[in-house]
Amino acid sequence: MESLDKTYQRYQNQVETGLSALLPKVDVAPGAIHEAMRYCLDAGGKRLRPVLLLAAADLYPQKADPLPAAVAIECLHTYSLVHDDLPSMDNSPLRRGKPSAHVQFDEATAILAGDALLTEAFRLLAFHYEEQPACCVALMKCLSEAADSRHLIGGQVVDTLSENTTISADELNYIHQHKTADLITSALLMGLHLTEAPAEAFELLERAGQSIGLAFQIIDDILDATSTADVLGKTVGNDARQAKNTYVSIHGLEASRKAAQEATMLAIEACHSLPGTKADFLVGVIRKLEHRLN
Ligand code: GRG
Repeated sequence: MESLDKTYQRYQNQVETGLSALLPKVDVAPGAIHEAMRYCLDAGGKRLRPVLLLAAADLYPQKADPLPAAVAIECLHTYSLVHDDLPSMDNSPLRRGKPSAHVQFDEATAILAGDALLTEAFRLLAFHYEEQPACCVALMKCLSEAADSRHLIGGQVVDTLSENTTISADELNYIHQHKTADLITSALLMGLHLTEAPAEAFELLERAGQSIGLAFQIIDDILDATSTADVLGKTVGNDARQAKNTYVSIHGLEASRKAAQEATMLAIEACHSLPGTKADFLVGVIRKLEHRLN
């Protein structure tokens, strides 16, 4: 049987191929924006969301090719990172170990590249699934809802407004749920929307996604608190780490580690309730995320 790492790599390779094939090439005019979009996407990253989408789409017989949807969610995720790094937000000079888009190009280009990636996500869904209108609408609803002002952007707004203030544990959960967990959940659900999955599978993966997202964000906060930022290629050169509320700043390191373990367990439990051994890969990824270093 294929190892977990091999399967992850196989999905990642599919994502890289899809990104390269489905995004406008740099020789498409205007080249400057396509170069910037590709720079942001080519900068690496775990490709977690598209890999989860492809894995969820492999759980049941497929109704349509999941690759364009996987590329779409990576475009949307990358847009959020590009805009988050801007001087008016986190002012991060590095992303994925390389200069952030506004450093590599300029601020206007970074804003436009983010806008273009967001638009591209929905263009991909509209044009690749038009012959399966029910799938197309379901994918659009799922992704747009996760990214809207009540979810991803809502989480970012509350996070931004709470800088330099002390917030409650509930407010922090709101931020984590909407900034991180909702998009991870939508990756799993978008995958299922491309299959013949029964309603119970949606309920289980919705639960799994929320727990994976919470665990993922708590671990991100632990990594930020316990590592030198430049080793991880993360935010350096600003005061964001001091000014931000994190799971560790509110609950402390030990309680954060315990909470990450608990959320990981809940995610695994939800996946184990899927029939047969269908969710073995997802369970493996969840376990691996708990021990990730970046
Ligand atoms: C600016 C619209 C807008 C939204 C910003 C996603 C987000 C909201 C901000 C990014 C900063 C951050 C720490 C978000 C929490 C989610 C998260 C941990 C993102 C990083 O995801 P990874 O680790 O990144 O999967 P890679 O580089 O591996 O893709």
